[in-house]
Amino acid sequence: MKIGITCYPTVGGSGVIATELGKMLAEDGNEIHFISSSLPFRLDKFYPNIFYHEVDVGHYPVFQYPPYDLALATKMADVIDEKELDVLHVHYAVPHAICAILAKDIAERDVKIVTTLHGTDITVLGVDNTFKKMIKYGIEKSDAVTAVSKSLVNQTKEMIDTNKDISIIYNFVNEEEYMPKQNPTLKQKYGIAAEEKVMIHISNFRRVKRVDEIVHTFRKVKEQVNSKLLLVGDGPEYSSTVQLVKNLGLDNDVLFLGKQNNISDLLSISDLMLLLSEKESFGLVLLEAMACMVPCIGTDVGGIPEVIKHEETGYTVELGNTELAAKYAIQLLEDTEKLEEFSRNAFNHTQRYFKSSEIVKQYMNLYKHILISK
Ligand code: GMT
Repeated sequence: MKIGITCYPTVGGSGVIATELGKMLAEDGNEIHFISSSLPFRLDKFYPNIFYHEVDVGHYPVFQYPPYDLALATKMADVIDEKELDVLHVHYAVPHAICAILAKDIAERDVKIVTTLHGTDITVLGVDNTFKKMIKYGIEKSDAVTAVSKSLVNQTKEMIDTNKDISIIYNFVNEEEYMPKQNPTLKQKYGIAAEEKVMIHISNFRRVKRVDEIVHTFRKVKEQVNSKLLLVGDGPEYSSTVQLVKNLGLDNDVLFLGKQNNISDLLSISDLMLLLSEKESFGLVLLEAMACMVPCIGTDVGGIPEVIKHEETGYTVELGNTELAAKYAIQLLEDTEKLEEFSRNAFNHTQRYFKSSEIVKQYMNLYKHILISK
């Protein structure tokens, strides 16, 4: 099959999923064409059947704003015709599904459009009436629509009031990268003593991630458990988090690592992952952690309870309940046997429900289905 893929190529779960999916489809013999503004950051190896088509916006003084969406649609139409695409799989309804629909109209060849919803389009843009109609149009004009969790399907249906069939296809991780690893010297390199427990949070530090509550939870855990907190990532709330850590006198116990590529190495020295977001359609970092045998504590928000199995692979708590999050963390970190059991459960859970080969098969079946159904 010849498949076009459009995603936001920068760091973010949706870009990771789109790129890993493209890589796995290419390994199965399909021809993959990425169409985006820059090379997806996980496309780090040479694949003879993966091609990259860069969207060039150009700079015309007549436009007050660079017309990226139109440039993307034009590029998509060119690639559909020149490379004879069968399927164009776009990640995010706005703007990518809209661009794909326009491209389909412009192109001479018929192509099927698959749109995957990742959350922010529905949970953030959907709240804004300006985009609601646009999202509905993108979803209803797509040949197939998928969402990364049941919760996101329900939210989407509630928001745009549609009968469109939306399939749940869960996220996955590249198991060759995210797996249990031994890294005996890494803890020491970060100045963490062997007996200290390590908690980790990874995000883009947007307000919805509630990084301040991660710090407050850690402060309570620290009172009882000899531990460190790794904060990985960067974003709008970074400076205020640094300030909060200073104010709480935790400078020596919270390590700000910024954006990192070696996530699985950092997970290999972590005992527990925290994700206390107020909105999260899936929470890919949870799956990355669990695949590396790291149990998780998350809020019972959005798709998080579909990823964390409460009291088996970790715990879920009500949004804002840092008291309970800390209590669960202490229970787990102080009980070696329980921590080991949860670590094993976490790993087995990813193997059972989120295996990459199974998820890729689900996408492939969907492509085949829409190609023969019309
Ligand atoms: O969480 C973000 O801010 C980034 C965003 C993205 O584009 O990667 O994440 C969304 O898609 C991920 C991949 O499907 C999900 O794991 C995240 O839960 C989802 N974020 C939100 O729903 C806030």
